[in-house]
Amino acid sequence: MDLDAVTKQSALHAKPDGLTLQYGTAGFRTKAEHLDHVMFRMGLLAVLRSKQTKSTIGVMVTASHNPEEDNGVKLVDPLGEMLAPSWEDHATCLANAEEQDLPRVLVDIGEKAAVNLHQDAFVVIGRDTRPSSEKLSQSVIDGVTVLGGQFHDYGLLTTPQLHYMVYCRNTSGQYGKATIEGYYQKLSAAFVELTKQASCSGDDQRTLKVDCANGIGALKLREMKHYFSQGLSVQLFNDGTKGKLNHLCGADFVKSHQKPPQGIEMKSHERCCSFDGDADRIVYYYHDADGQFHLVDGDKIAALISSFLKEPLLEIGDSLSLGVVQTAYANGSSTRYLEEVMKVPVYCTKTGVKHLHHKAQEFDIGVYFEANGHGTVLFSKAAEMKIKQLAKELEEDKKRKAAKMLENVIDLFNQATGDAISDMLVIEAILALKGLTVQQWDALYTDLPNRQLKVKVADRQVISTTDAERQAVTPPGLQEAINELVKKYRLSRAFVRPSGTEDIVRVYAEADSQENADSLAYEVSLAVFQLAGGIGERPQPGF
Ligand code: NG1
Ligand code: ZN
Repeated sequence: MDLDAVTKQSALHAKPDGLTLQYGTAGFRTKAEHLDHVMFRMGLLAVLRSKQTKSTIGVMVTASHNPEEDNGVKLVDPLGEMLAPSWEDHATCLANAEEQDLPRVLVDIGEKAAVNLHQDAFVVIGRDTRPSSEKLSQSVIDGVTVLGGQFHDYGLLTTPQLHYMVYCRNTSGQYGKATIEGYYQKLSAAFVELTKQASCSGDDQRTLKVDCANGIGALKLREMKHYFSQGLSVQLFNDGTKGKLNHLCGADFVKSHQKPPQGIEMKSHERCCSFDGDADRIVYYYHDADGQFHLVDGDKIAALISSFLKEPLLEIGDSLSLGVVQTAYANGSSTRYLEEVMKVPVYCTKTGVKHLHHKAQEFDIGVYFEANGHGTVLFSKAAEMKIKQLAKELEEDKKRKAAKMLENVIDLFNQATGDAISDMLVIEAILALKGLTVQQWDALYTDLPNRQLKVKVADRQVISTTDAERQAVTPPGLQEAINELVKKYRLSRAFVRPSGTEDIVRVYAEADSQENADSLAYEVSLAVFQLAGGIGERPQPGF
């Protein structure tokens, strides 16, 4: 390592004194103007990680669903996964080192992680459409270059597309071609193949309105839609030509406000969906005949997909294990439906896709979705090989068809991470194959009314949790208070946890009516405010 060169370059990306940041649920995230040094340093770190793993590493510049003024960065590990936890600690140390300590911290990480510094390094970079992203990705490149790493800058990409590129490059092209056309072709071919078997349905059934959150999803979907236009026609809204990124639109807005985004015209029963700012989340929704809004969230996506998969799996007669992974935010009705009606095992992990992804890898087929619409389906290598073999060998027509269908599903899901575009195509294929309308899909089960709130506290780390975040361990008395409040309502549940992406505590409550879910959420917020050092205005009832 040329530490003198690092010191010199770093001075051009100097860290503001006293600023400390954490590698959170999805990397570093904060106001864009505070991130230049972090970007440069993540360029450095990506080189070390690449040398250590002898693989291509990805760096994505995005703050997903956060406001346009924010930005963020996350590293993508060799098989498209999130950065390994021990390296998250290295990332935090490196990002927070004072200027003069930077060389020492770098050497330290190199030693601790046993990095062979003579190894070559290769880093791929992607960015979202935020005004700050271009300059920040240049800072990443400066970091990569000063440590002698090679790089390829893909420019504008959705987050899942960057994961895909990393995965392709580290499997010598076996997974797909590491180009944007490679991505479009792989997914579209699987979609067209899968939907061939769908009986022809009317044009309205094949039209989907997509709210792109004024983000990167619009650009990429516009390029891609020609590849699958025979099977599906998408109409883009909030495509970034007018509105602001994630402002009053996008998957996070729709999910948390439980109302339609601005900028989309919805007629009753029309199928609509929203992406988030970097296109790794998707939620569906529609208006019924009375003009009432219905949200079809990540939990229902998991329910649709797992019930769809059960049939062909049964047909091929091979006992591949299927499991669903959720977080504490999954609606209680969805868990009950999956366990009791679908009879599939359900597991709960901590928030953040890296936890879900990890758990899902324990099954032959692991379906994982966060309620907010971030998720995918993972097929183990063994399951994939088995299915591909059966698709070739099986004599009986019906069985071979089932195996072929599963083969297409494997190709259609982005195996590296949750991907709004890939999920959208899978969902559209399933609806077409099953001849289901969005209302019929929604009717699989009825969501329990729920409410999510945020509480500001002086230090959110005073709250620690256990049992996949469903129980608060500290501060003392908080869990007892929540238990007492929950007892007051029917079919109720509530939990609190510090956010990993915002400086707030999140409160979740569900109950038998919206009114009760709202009161419970309010009362729990008040308990958090009182027992966990609330600051600013006290939580108020009513929404
Ligand atoms: P935090 O801020 O830790 O709750 C949020 C989402 C996560 C995940 C991350 C990363 C909720 C309740 N939380 O995390 O599910 O998507 O952002 O984007 O939706
Ligand atoms: Zn996102």
